[in-house]
Amino acid sequence: MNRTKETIFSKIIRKEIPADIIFQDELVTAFKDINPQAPTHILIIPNILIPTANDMETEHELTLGRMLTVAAKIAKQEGIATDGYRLIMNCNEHGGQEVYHIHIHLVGGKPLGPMLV
Ligand code: IU
Repeated sequence: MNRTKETIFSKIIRKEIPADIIFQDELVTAFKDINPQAPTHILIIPNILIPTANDMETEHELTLGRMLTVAAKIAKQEGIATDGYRLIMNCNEHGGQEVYHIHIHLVGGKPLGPMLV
């Protein structure tokens, strides 16, 4: 599989296809997952293409840090911060990654139970 190619997420960032974007700045975009697995399920992605967690480099640290602080901000906005939530990044086949543009899943709004392995 060619993992250096743009995915549908690049089109969402450029607003070429519709998505429920809830935050965007110069580094990251956050939008509601199209197939939510919990009452709150939001994806936070970098505006540049980083295909997998294996491709994260030192030069991306500002962007990667922004993804996390934006996730925390959105969790508060969504009213799930106090009860708690989970941040997940899947990598490659064994990690269950389907879209090869890294994304943090912000999931919450109900008790999530123990971490799956
Ligand atoms: P994964 O970690 O790569 O498995 O997650 C991909 C997620 O992207 C998954 O939860 C999809 O529902 C979600 N998604 C989306 O929100 N909008 C899309 O157009 C596509 C996938 I394609």
